[in-house]
Amino acid sequence: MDGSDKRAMRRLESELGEPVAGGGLLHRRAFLRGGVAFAGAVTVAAKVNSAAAAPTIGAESPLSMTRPGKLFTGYGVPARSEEGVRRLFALVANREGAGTSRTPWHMLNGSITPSGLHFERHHNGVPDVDASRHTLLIHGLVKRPLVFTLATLQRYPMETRIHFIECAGNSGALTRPDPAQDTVGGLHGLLSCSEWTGVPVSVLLDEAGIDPRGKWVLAEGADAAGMSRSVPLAKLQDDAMIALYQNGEAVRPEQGYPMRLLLPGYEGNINVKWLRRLKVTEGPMHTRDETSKYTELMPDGKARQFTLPLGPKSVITHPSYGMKIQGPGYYEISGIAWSGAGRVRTVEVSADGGVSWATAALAQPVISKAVTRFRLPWRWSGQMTTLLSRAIDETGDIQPLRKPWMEQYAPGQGFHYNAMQLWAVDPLGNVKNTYA
Ligand SMILES: Nc1nc2c(c(=O)[nH]1)N[C@H]1C(S)=C(S)[C@@H](COP(=O)(O)O)O[C@H]1N2
Ligand SMILES: [Mo]
Repeated sequence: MDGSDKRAMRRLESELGEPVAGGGLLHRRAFLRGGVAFAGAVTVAAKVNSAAAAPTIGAESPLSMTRPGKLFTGYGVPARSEEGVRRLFALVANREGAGTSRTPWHMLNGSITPSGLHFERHHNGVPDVDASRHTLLIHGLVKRPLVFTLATLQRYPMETRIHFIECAGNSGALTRPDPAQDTVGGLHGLLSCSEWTGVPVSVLLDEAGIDPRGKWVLAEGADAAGMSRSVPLAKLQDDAMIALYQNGEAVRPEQGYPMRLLLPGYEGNINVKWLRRLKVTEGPMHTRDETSKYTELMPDGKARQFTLPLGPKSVITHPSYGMKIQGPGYYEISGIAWSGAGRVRTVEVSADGGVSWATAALAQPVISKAVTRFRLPWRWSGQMTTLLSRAIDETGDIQPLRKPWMEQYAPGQGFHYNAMQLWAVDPLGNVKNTYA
């Protein structure tokens, strides 16, 4: 490097190293351009010094190089030291089979949820469905009622798409008066994102032939809860899928094996698992599952029904509750964003409690109704601060703050919570959930 190169490099370094917003947020490309240095890695010089007693390179070989490795396995599992990465359970007392398990997003990275960590919400356990006997019936206001087996469905043209599923009750703990001190998985883990492969519902409905009076469709599951929901016909004719595969393999029993209804962007509950029938009707059926639950009580005492699409949402996963930041210096703020209305357009991050904001980098490609990973470089000064993020989707809808979100509803209404998650960082680097 000659003198002018060095000067240009220094200029780049100081420009990219310059905060773009309060609290030490740097430009989203600062890390990529090599404008900053990390203190995380031990320098080679330091390593050589500490290993000064070792006479040869060979004596330093890792143990793994000295003997053959293990044999192959028919189905792989994560590394032994990753045993702690597990779904987080919350079971409903005295109701066997009812409850949830959550995806530990704070222990993961990227945007796809491994199938074994997909969150679960069962109303009466996981049924043991015999795939060779299971059938899907399409009936009601149709010209030809049809019955499909798994084998027949596998002969139809399929689609592969990446989509999230989020329970309507996800993040509901944040509607309580005091901020729950829990991990991202514990608070927001009723969300997962998979690659789904299956048959478009529109193809099957076309084959059955819809009676012009048909406007809604009852979807019913083959579990002991007999989960039943009314779906607008237009959604089924749009981007709905009978999902047969999840991340390349058959849908897991917990996710609805051998087939589930996938309604991208709609509240989790209506994505009926172990799907056994679709009945075309004139209007919604007002089933137990869409009247006793999954409605939103408004301040005037009325309840909203069939509010199905989920709003724009984001949460910082790193750093987050339960993590300790290791002293002042450079870090990457990283998190997940999604919207039931389509693509995430922008994610903004604040490191000064919402006074100023910087635009995060989005991991490409950004997929409609899928989880998007966002990242932003940050230089923490070691002072107390509050981190938060907000997602804006392609329709221009902006993730709200908690207060305006709460004011929309009657007290105690906890469905469809999509307000911003604030993380308070103290001078020791501890991260806590906060509302302020
Ligand atoms: N048949 C059936 N479908 C169901 C449920 C159920 O209990 N039975 N739970 C619903 C709820 S409330 C949610 S949030 C999603 C959860 O899907 P998952 O368990 O695959 O994450 O499935 C929905 N579909
Ligand atoms: Mo749910």
